[in-house]
Amino acid sequence: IERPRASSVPLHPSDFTVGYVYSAEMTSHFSPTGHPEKPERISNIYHALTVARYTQKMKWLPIRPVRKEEALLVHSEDHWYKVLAIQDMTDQERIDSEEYYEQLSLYVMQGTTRAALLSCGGVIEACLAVARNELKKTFAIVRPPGHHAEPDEHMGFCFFNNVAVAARVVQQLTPIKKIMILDWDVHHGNGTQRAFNDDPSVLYISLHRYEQGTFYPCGPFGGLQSCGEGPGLGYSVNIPWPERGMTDADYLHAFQKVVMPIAMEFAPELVIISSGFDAAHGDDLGECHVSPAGYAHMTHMLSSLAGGRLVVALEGGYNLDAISNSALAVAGVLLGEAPDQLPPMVAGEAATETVFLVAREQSKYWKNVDPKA
Ligand code: 6DK
Ligand code: ZN
Repeated sequence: IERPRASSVPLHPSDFTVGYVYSAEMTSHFSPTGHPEKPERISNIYHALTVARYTQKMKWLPIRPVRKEEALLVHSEDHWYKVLAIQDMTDQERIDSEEYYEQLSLYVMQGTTRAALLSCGGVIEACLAVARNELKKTFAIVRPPGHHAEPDEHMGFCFFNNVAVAARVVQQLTPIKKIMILDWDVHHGNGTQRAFNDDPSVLYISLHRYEQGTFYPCGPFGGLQSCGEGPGLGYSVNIPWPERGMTDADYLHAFQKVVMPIAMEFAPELVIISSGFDAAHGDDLGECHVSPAGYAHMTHMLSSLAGGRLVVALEGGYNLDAISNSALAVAGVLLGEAPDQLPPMVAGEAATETVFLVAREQSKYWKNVDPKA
C-alpha cells in the first residue's frame, strides 16, 4: 500500500530508518569561566539539523543515564564512584580540587555527573537501536565526549568512555559481537584503544594528529606501531598525522589505502564513528582542514559496511559553525543524500608518507592492505 510522501505529511513512526539522541539536559556541565567544550556545541548542532528539517525526518530517541552495571563493562568501580562523587562535592572541595582536574584537562561542577551519565546513556541507546535493527543509522548529539576516558581515569574533557561502554553493552545484549570503531576526532582516543587493546572483537581505527609529547594526549599509545596486544594484536590501527593542516585529500587517501581495506576484511556487524569534528577547517584546537563534504564522503564509505548499521557519536569539535556544518553533511548522508562532490585534489607529502608507513605496518595483520601502496 502506498502512503503519501509529500514533505508536509508527517512520517509514520515505523517509516523512520534514522534516529538521533539529543537532550538539552547535557548542558548542566559548563565552565562559568569559558571553555571550548561548551553546551552550545550540541545545541548549535541540534538547531542546525532542525533548521535543515533533518530532525523531523529522524526518530528522536529518549536519553537516559548510563547504569552502573553498564559503565562497569569498561570502567572500574572506583572510577564510577569518582565521577558520581563530583555532584556531592562542596564548593570548597571544588575550589581545592581545581588544579587536580586542570592537570587532567577537565573542569567540573555540580551538573557534570548528570551530563556525563546522560551522554554515555545516550550513546548506548543510539547503538542499541541500530544493533537491534530498529533503525539503520543513528546520530548521538551528546557531550561531554568520551574517547579519552580510560577504564580507571577521566581526562581530556571526558568522564565515561561513551562509545566503549556502548560497544560492550551491544555485545552483551544483542547478537552483534564484531564492532568497528572509527575515530576521526583530531585527538587519539587513548581510552577507547585501551578498552579494547587486547580484544579482537572490536576493531579500533583512529586518524589523529600525533606529534609525540606535544599534541594531546601526548603518549606513545597513538603511534603507528601501537597495534594492540595479545589476541588483539592487529585490531588497533593508528594513522598518526605528523603535523597540522591535514585536508580532505589526506583523509580520503587514508580511507582508500588503509581504513576501508581493513574494514572490509574485518567485516564488522556494527560501525560506530567516534565523531569529533575538530579536524574540521576552522577548528583552533585541530588546525586541520576537513570540509563538510569530506566528512560526508567518509560517512558514505563507512555506510557500505555492516549492512549499513552505523552510529555517529559526537566527540570533540570546537568551532561552532564548523561542527554544525559538518554534522549537517554527515546527517544528510545518514538520510540517504549523496555527498557533495569534492574538487580534484591530491594528498600531501606528510600524509602520503604516513599512510605508506601505516600500510606497511598493517600489512602484517591484514592481507587486504598493500604494503607498497
Ligand atoms: N586543552 C577531544 O576533542 C578532547 O578529543 C581534546 C582534549 C584536549 C586537551 C588539551 C587542550 C585546552 C585547549 C584550549 C582551551 C582549553 C583547554 F574528547 C574530545 F572532546 F573529543 O587542548
Ligand atoms: Zn578531539
